Amino acid sequence: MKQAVINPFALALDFTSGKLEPATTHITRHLSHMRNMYIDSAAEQAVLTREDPLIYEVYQYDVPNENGQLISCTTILYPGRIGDEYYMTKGHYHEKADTGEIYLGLRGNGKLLMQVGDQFSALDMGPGTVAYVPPYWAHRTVNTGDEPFIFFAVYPADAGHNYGTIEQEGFQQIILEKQGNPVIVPSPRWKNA
Ligand code: PAN
Ligand code: ZN
Repeated sequence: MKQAVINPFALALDFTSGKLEPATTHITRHLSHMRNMYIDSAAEQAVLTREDPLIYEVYQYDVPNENGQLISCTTILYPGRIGDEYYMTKGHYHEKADTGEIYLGLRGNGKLLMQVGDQFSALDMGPGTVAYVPPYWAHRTVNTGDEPFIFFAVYPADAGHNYGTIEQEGFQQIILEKQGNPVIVPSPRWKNA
């Protein structure tokens, strides 16, 4: 199949704010967009009766959805918790499962959770961390610090996002704050729990 030939371009990325300019897509994910993903439903409900906090934003520069093209994007994951659980992204598998992704930490600290089958991985990320998400692994990030956790990502433009599996099954492990520190604990919602 003949692919699009597009022109070379450069984007400007602000390491402090995470803004990518220009961006063709800007996603803002509030708590109400990720119902039932946090473990403490009562805490979630209590927060939602007061406010609908912004959990994270994504700035993305789109290119044709074709094999060979690469998407650039940044994620700005704000600090905070729902109950004891740190703010996190929804997490997803790629729809075209045999596509990987590279994350580069720019600011703040967090964890990159990954899973495939019964396997699970949690990598620490900070400024300068280059983390590889291999093909087939679901991935979610968690902000374990007290400032925005910002990272840049590059992934194949035809990868697509499968959110449904994580919405139903969650992740095997979750990250909770205990006495001021992040701890990784098995998720009571995981199907084998
Ligand atoms: C990232 C994520 C981004 C937001 O760019 O899409 O961090 O997380 P969710 O997509 O899980 O809401 C990426 O992995 N793209 O493929
Ligand atoms: Zn991805």
